[in-house]
Amino acid sequence: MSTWDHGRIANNMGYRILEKGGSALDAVEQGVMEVESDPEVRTVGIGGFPDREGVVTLDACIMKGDGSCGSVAFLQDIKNPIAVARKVMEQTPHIMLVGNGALQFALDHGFRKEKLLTEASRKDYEEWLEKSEYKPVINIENHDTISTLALDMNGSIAGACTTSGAAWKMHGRVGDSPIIGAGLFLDGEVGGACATGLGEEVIRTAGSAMVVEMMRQGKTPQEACEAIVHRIIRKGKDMEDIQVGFMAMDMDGRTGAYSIQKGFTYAVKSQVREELEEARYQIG
Ligand code: SD4
Repeated sequence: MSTWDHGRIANNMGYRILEKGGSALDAVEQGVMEVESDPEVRTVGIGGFPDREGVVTLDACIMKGDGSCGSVAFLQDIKNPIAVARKVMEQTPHIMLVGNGALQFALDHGFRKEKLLTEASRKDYEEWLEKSEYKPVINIENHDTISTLALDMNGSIAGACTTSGAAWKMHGRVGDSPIIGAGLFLDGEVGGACATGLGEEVIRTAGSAMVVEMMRQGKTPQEACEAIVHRIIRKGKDMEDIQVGFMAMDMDGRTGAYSIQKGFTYAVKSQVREELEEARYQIG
């Protein structure tokens, strides 16, 4: 399962891998890479909205049910941060690399530097500069992180999360998406969860880790997603203008999703189901 309408692109690629007996890890990585590489998707990978200085900076993380994980944040000039995150997981003793260190690591591992600010993103940035107001438009400028959760034929689960982050963020700002436990969390005893929307609210509540923990305590994926969104609303201020959504899957493949605002969609694909669904929501 994958977040938002472009989740179908990730699912199609990931499912091709799963049906041949491939791993959940390969499925989520290859799935989200399709979206990262698409310049038309304006909040992930190449073509993403830049920050206030006009720089595209990318955040991504990847995790397996056994607790292995890797992450990159504030990465520039590399189109597929998820693949770098996987290399951090597999080839370093660390979990997270950021900024220049992450870039250097990527270059050392054969990734190519590319210009991520497309003509369309540059134009939007120049328009934004006229007013320079930091008020991301709900479901437009603060969404579209792609997160994918997959279960493979061996019963292993994996997840990936990748984004250019909130549009017009401060230079150096890192959101929830590369933070294990916030934007993404999995535990092979329970299942996985991921988040989309305003990352600050997700970090504050350790969102995805909480969803998995609530599933461990007996909630269904749907109930757990609802509970964390209700908690964010209860603790937050001015939720009218904020979108946060969660998506979760347990080890039986049961799914759930919930968001603060109307408009959060997610795509599901399995042997018996292929759907784009609108998540239930609190305000709308
Ligand atoms: C962030 N969660 O950086 C991301 C934004 C996003 O779908 O695009 N969410 O806060």
